[in-house]
Amino acid sequence: MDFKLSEEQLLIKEAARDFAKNELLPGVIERDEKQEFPKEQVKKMAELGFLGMMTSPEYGGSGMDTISYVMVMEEISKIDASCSVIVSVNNSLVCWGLENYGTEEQKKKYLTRLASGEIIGAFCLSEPEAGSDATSQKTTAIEKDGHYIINGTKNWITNGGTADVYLVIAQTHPEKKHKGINAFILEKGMPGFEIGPKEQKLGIRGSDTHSLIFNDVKVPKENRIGEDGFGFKFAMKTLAGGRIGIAAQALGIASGAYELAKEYSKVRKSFGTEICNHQAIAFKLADMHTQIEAARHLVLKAAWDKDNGHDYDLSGAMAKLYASQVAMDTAIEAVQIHGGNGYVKEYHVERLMRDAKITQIYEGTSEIQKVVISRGLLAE
Ligand code: COS
Repeated sequence: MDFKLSEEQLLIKEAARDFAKNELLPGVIERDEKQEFPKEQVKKMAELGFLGMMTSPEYGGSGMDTISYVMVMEEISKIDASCSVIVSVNNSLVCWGLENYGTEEQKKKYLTRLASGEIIGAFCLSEPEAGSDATSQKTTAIEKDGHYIINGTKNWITNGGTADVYLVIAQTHPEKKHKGINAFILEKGMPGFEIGPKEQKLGIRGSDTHSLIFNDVKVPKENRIGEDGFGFKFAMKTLAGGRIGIAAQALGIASGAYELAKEYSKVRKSFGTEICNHQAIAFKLADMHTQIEAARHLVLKAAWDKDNGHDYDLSGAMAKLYASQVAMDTAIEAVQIHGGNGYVKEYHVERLMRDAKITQIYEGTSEIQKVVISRGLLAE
């Protein structure tokens, strides 16, 4: 067993840490307050190669491994989880899905621009009545004269307003249930494709989340991903990797909150001494650090599984389930350690607490992760 990171992995981690500190920290409170999309910051992340990290350089990506990706996700999430969700969706759901299942033409036309960060993408599975119950897709894609006609609504779509390319899951043959579902590549501006209003959110407020409405959107047949009926498998396979990214995001939120709490406890005084000298606070730090380390090992193990061609459905789900709980618990304790200051914006921990919550919900709720884990265990 070798826990040592390569020189390249350490360098990329350091680059992400410097970037987050220098480019994301200034303005993060204001972006959260105004629900402002981090346009300039996304441009810089594209220049650093963070938007197509695992995509082959042949298609405009950085050709890095999943370990490097999760470390970048952790470092960015320590400071700005709104930025890291953009990185996560573009990398794990959009670029990975296209690189692994797209045709050569689809890769040339879309992937190269997405992986270089020239444009960003969105992944559209959730619907008003199909969140956890993802096989119940109501959006339809009916084949007609060499095209598909798409009708329906998608909900809570990350990058919903800012993306140029959308991977949309829709039902073509309802009688075949999930085996009749397809995935399609849609472009912003296609006639009948409407972007709904921006959601007003509790956390990750810098990322733009929208509903999408499709009214007879005509999509060329060559924009279908994979064989007819491959759409649900496509969504499941893509989400399995996406969950590793969100686990890394949760890990970053937890470690960001922990680092802030530790530093604060070394300067804040009560009863004549720094509060870290009180066991009530020191023990909280000990618990936080231990849980974060455990979460980090689960995240790295899932990333390692993916890099080494092992199955990662279970390890990714376990990493997400545990890391998201640690993110929530750690952020709440970080606010507690900050006392009254924890409840005001300038100390950052209240934002991290709000941002943490979504990691237990998107890309499969904690309850869904338990479904995936328990089914996997019982099938062994
Ligand atoms: N990789 C490949 N195929 C998978 C898979 C995976 N990780 N997980 C499930 N599948 C396949 C199954 O093998 C089955 O196909 P076959 O009938 O050909 O064997 C098919 O998908 C349906 O699976 P299942 O019968 O288990 O469907 P269920 O409706 O019972 O549950 C869960 C599937 C709950 C796991 C799925 O709906 C899910 O992950 N839901 C959450 C979706 C989600 O994350 N939403 C968030 C929105 S994206 S931000």
